[in-house]
Amino acid sequence: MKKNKFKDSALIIIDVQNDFCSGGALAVPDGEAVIPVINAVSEQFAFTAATQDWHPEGHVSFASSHPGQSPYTTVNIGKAPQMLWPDHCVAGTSGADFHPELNTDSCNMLLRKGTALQMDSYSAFFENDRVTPTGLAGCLHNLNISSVVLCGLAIDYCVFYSAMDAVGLGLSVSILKDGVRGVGVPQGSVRRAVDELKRVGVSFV
Ligand code: VGL
Ligand code: ZN
Repeated sequence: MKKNKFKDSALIIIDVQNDFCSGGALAVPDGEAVIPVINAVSEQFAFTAATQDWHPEGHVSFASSHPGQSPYTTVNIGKAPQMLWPDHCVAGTSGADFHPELNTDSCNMLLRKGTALQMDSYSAFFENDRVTPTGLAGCLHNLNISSVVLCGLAIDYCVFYSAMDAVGLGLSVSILKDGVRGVGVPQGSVRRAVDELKRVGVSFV
């Protein structure tokens, strides 16, 4: 194996934020375990982007915005199902900050998503309407980068949708298997996400 096997690829670090780590509002079990794995590889890439889930107060994905609804249940918004979450990653709060142990010094790009009040954005590439771009695809295209490695939180939500969109964009897509963790709600969500990603050609490295 060549020493610098990632030198033509971009690393996309998804949502390694306080609210998704232990003690956070939407803590992913063992979420902070991804940090040393990511820090160990992030300088080997041609380009590194890190995303932040970055919601306004009263965001449509918060159960608290839907009277009578509880977190971790699903409602229909128009025709689209929306999973409701505890309030998390509110713009400008410490929960929305990158985890302090994540090395972001080597990141070329920091990208905030989920900023629209009425629309969620799991993917780093498109908002949940599947058409509104975040700008990341254009950026990679400009840089002539056609291979991405994804890592971060959570494999069953934001990493999953980012990887599916990356495949749809024609990129070559890998996921750092020790660099992801899952929410695990509803039960089996991690298994289903991994199976689907493998089915569409994502490799786990
Ligand atoms: C995420 C749920 C809600 C994620 C973001 O980063 O996977 N999950 N918002
Ligand atoms: Zn969110």
